[in-house]
Amino acid sequence: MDMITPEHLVRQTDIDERETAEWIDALKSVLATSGPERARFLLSQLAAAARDAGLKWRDARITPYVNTIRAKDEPPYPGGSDALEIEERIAGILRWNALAMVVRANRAYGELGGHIASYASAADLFEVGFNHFFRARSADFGGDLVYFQPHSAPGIYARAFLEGRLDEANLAHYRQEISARRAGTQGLSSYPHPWLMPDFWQFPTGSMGIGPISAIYQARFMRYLEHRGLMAQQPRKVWGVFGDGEMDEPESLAALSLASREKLDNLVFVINCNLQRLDGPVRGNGHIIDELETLFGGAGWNVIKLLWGSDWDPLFAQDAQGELVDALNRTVDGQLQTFAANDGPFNREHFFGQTPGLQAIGAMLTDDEIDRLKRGGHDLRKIHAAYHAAVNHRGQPTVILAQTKKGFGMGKAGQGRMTTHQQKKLELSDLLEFRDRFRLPLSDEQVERLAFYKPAPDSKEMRHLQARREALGGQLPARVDSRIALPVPPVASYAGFAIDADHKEMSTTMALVRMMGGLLKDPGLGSHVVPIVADEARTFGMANLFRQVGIYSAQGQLYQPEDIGSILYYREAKDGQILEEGITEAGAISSWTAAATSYAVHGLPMLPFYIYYSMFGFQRIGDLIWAAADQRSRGFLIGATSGRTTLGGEGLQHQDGSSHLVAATIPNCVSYDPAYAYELAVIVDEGMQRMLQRNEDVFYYVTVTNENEAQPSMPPGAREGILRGMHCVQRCEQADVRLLAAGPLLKEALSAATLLEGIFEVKTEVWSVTSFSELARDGVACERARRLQHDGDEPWVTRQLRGSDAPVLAVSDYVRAVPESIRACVPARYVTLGTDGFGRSDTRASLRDFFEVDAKWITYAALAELYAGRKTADEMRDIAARLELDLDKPIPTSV
Ligand SMILES: Cc1ncc(C[n+]2csc(CCOP(=O)(O)OP(=O)(O)O)c2C)c(N)n1
Repeated sequence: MDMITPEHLVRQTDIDERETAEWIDALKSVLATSGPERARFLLSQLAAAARDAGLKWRDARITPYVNTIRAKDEPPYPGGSDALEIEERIAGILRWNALAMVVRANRAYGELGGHIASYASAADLFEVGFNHFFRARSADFGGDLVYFQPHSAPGIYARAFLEGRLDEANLAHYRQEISARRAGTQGLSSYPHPWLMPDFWQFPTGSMGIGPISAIYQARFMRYLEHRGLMAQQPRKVWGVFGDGEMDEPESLAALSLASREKLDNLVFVINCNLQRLDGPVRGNGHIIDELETLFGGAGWNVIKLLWGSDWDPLFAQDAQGELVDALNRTVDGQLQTFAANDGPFNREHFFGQTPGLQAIGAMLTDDEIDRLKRGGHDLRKIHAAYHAAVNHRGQPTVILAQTKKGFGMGKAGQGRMTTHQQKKLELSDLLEFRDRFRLPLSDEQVERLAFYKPAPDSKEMRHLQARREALGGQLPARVDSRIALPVPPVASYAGFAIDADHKEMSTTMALVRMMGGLLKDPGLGSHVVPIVADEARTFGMANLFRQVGIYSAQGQLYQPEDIGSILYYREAKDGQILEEGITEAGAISSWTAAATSYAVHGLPMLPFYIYYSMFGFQRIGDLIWAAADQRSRGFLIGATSGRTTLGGEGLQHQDGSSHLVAATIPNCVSYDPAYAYELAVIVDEGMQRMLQRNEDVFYYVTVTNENEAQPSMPPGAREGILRGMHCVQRCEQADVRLLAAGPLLKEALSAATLLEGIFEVKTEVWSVTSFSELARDGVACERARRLQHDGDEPWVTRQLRGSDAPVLAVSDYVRAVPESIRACVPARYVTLGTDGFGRSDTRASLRDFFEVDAKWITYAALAELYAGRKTADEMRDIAARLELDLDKPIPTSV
């Protein structure tokens, strides 16, 4: 075999063994007489001397392929003398029930899917957590938070079954959530989904990479709440159990340095290194564990390698020449997988057979013992030692790199096999072997029909399992919606300036920031507001908040800021309120989600506003927003510098013309594209009422722009229309044409109305559309009610536009699909204009001409509709010439 081993781990020829021994003896003697501190000091002095001498030596990040914690440093296993044995039996039962759940579902319906092999590898890692570490939330303790590896969900259900939280009917409806309802029971979702199982799951992790980054920002958000005095300081932990393949996702590693920079010792990652992903080995030709050791260690984490079980200890003890460690260093993951998939004789020949020294070590074991040699992640005692070290480590987050076997115990057909990830069927012989391996008291017949197994209530297993959970404060995972209402201040107190704007010039961004400033000062709500930015606070005119509420920093401010003399100086503080995340939209949205779900996760409602470049929201981090929706987030996402033609200058990658299209696809996302500051005030007020007062599981997406405008005061009676999605801003009896315009293009529509009336004598009515998506949703709901119940109102759009045949023309600074979404509800001829195509850098005026959405193009489009069949092409060309429009310009989507 051609192995790849880090250079420093390759055994080199020792040209002077006596000298080497002297150095090592000297170190040992310092350790024995003066202790580890002194030994560390001396080593760092040596390293400095080597550097000075130009040796270019530096400590390698990769340690040998053995456990970090030495056998003699392992603490005793807690829980009583037979705890280990009982817990092993429990893990076996859980493995069986999880397997039975998946195989049964797929016997009945081959299309349902599910996974066996992942939990089979992770079961022991979970069990030590459940029996000894994961503490539940109770009256006086906030509880630990656990992010579960998603495709291990069957194992978590299996445990909830033994604990009495789920019954057989639930298990029988794994991945059959809809049919379960019909059968009068609750089904089990494929992966952790709080939206689908709101009393059970807390964190959605099904999309790889989202769990790790969310867990890090959750741990950081807990510190934020503590430092701001909003939450009691308690030794709570955030645990994240993730796959080694999952670590390839950019999000998985994106926030590692934040975790160490902020010294998040409330965070423990357990990476289930079964060395396989879906298609094959994670790093066939290397060691994923070593790679992760370098990455996490380099990022400043405390790294614990948990590679080999207790039965390896005597083998290492015999390895005086280091041949065994050498062989392990050299054996790449693809080969380790092959060893996992094969039996004792194969491993004796191909692993222990490599050298005479190894043969001698192998000779200490029977073939069966070799076959059963455990990897560290399957040895409860070793796992406990690692977790114990992790929770007691201070000043750094910890990662435990736990080596396991994928499909552990699944026999020849499953364990370590290339195809094991998707295996959902097992032959009877494999099932029987599984039963025997885990010593399950099941008859052949029970095995064949995949009977779920639950020991008697007074059995040792059940008593132990219940007692351990009681000692750890109760059951977990559990999501609790505390339904605490926060006081919402009257809109006049923070947005009076917007309601009675009286044509003052401002952009909607300025209005939003001013409203936030007001909310932050509110005595009841203020401390719950969480402003979040990803290095764009100045762009959005938020610098005044730096001074007002400070930027959160766990260390306070260790420097004198350059602008200390200014009234808006850059103030960092331990109790700062703004989360300034730097250039990471993924990080900022993770913070937002932590704040937006704090009402359920911590029983402490918060009100986050994450303000960002709208293009870098749904487009860049849409999946994280989708997960936030699953998690029942409540808060405001503010898409600033929005609108394809309204953000002048910035060009193709910055100008957003699609976020409203995506927002509309998220059922609990309420989105608005307001034109006026007063509309924004009404939307923010209603959003707070719904989320904070009425405890509705919705969140708001609101776009604001940086275009200054003379802001009118709010006309009486406008509130309902604003919230439903449209209200009339320029009424015209007997109008010839009706213009619907959204957000920044309302101004263009109003100018178009002036042109139409002034030059072409066309009577024009103008509506502000605050939300095409809310109008469309209402339309769909009304249409369905009429179809199914033969009852119900007309959609709001229809009611507003009824009673006239005058054509309706809609214009949006987003793609046409946005205004198109209400077509079915418009009771007249309907034409839409939008901004399909790539943006580019130029002035707003040029962009709106380019996309054919400015006042002149709206005018022309309205006339074309009105004059259809009545004017010749030449006459229309004359009109275009009057408007100075180029009818021969290329279509914007082609250039
Ligand atoms: C973003 C994303 N991409 C792809 C998948 C599909 N998927 C689910 S599990 C899996 C393999 C996971 O491998 P690993 O993280 O090593 O976990 P293991 O099952 O081996 O424990 C893949 C590709 C997903 N769930 N999410």
